[in-house]
Amino acid sequence: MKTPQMDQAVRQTSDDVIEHAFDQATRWTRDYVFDILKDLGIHYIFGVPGTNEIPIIDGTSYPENEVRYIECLHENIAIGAAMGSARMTGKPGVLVVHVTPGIAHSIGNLFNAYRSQVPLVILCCQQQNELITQEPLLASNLVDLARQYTKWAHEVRTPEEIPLVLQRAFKEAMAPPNGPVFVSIPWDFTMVAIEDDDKVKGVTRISPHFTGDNDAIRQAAAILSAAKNPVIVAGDAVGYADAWAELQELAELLGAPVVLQSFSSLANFPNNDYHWQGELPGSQAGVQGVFKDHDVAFLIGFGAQAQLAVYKYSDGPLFPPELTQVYLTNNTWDIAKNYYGEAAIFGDIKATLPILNDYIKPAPPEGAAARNEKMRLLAVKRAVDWDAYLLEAMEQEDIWSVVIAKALKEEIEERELVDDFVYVHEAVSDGAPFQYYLPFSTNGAKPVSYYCVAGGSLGWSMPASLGIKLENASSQGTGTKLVINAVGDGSSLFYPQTYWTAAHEQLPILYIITNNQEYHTLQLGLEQVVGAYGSAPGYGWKPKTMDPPYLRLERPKLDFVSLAKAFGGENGEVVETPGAVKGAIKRGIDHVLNNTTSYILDMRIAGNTPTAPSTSDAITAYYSKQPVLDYFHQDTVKAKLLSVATNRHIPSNIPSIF
Ligand SMILES: Cc1ncc(C[n+]2csc(CCOP(=O)(O)OP(=O)(O)O)c2C)c(N)n1
Ligand SMILES: [Mg+2]
Repeated sequence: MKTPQMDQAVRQTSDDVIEHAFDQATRWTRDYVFDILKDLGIHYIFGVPGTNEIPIIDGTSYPENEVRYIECLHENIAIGAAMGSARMTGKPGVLVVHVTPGIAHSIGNLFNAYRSQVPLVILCCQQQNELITQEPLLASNLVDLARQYTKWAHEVRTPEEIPLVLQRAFKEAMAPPNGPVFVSIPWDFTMVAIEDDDKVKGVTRISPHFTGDNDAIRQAAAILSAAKNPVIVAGDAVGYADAWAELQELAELLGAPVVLQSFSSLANFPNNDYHWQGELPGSQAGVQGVFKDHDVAFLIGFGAQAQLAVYKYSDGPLFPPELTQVYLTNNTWDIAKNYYGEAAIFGDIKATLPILNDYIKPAPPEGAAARNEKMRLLAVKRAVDWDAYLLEAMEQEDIWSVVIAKALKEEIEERELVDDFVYVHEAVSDGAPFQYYLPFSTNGAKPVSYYCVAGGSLGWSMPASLGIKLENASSQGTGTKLVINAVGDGSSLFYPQTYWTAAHEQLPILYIITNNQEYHTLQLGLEQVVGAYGSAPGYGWKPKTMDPPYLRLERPKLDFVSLAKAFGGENGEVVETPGAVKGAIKRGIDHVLNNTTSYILDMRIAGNTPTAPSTSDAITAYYSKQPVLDYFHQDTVKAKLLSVATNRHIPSNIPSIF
């Protein structure tokens, strides 16, 4: 290939000369990227610049490309932000990252994206092709680095290959199941002049709306109709398919409680439906307790089937062998991933569920009406218990997260923002109150109203809040007028540089730091590890201390409002008592609705760090007193937990440890 650049024998340096030197070319290979973004209606590229990326980023300086470069101060922020944008649009989030450290820095959120099936196209500008073998600065085998967390990872071999590779990359990121794709492009390949009419024709869209095989649906329907006591586990593919109504119909037909996968990425079932029981517990005994009395489980869109840290084969499988398993989802890997499935439907959830429901309607399982009535009453009892718990919380010196959750609920509802808010969750030891009180309900919310990830690599939420707020609306029909990010103090410290991009892009986001001055999840984890292994044969380890200083974040104490200020997050306040929460949240929401800047609430949760949880009494009161979400399985879960507890005092409501 002979390019106009090659004809330039003498390099000239003055700006004026540079301006005219390349007059003969108006398109370069990098413009294939912009052809594709135009075709798909994608308006952002996220990244941290390096020299190699400038030719691509330069394309965002052309207004006609309608793409804005969102500058982030760490690659894991860029990828997290691209994930937030992708969650809203349903289209791939696009990144340009810099050689080895660029992709290496983004591995945490790339892993989260892979586990949560978020469509992404990550472009990484490799060193010059002719030099790579000689091991230049920053270069290494980028494809190997990214491969295990992507659907496809490839390094372009010649500039001519770029349109082919890009078409395939975007096609594949959007094909069911969605996921990240990685493309390394030696940067010299991005600057090759091409003809004006040399464009990417388009990106192939493979429709995700395919129904499952009719025989498989009939077989599943027969098993569900004959069930004595069925349970439904709803995973992320339900939320992505926007299939609340279809699954609600099935739950009612079966009289089945609906438990969500633990670490759900979306609100996979509406929390105002009495079948809703919150997320699966994060312990082996807890999961076993949920399934204990059920004969049939309908496992739908359920990818994250083992979200645990502590597990012993001797304590038995997560799903009891007696349980008949029926699967439906849009990818074969998640069907019967770990255990035998009696029936397996490979199909799109939204397209297939109505057919399944129609088969069950003439022959619903025995006792469905009675179970529905029981769940309706249990939901009322749960509401009474949570409200009583909230009253108790209001009398504490410290802030319990339930107070924050209730205040947010009231504000969202009073301001009629149920169809116009997104809650971004990383308050990792405080999930239940937010999942219960916030209106992830059929009154206007959608599965995408809740954002989390299934991977558990901390630092996902603040970055995602950027990409979510950059979009005005979601593909499921909701808006992003109010974006709230609740994040643990420890988690917020992974990427505080996020505030800079929020300020730079004028994104008004309400950040709530659940500041307990510690890694509370890990204190609970220590208790669980000792409880599980302390006296188990083969495990002799006992910790030197149950109160290790390395799980605390109090020396020195952190000043989160000042930290945000340093990065351009001008506004915020410290909140120290339960009585002050409501007013602070009102001010925060007023601020983000009427300004272009963020608001940071440093919520002093359990400000007096509780003593380490070596005994049940020392576990933060708000767990031991906090009602569970799953009232349907409360007793079986408790019984199972007590049967394995060494001190008979493990509370049933502690969050997943990770
Ligand atoms: C990248 C990464 N590093 C470390 C961890 C381990 N980890 C899991 S939870 C947690 C503590 C989170 O603390 P904080 O955000 O303060 O929430 P809290 O548990 O106190 O509510 C840590 C460090 C992780 N999951 N991901
Ligand atoms: Mg903390």
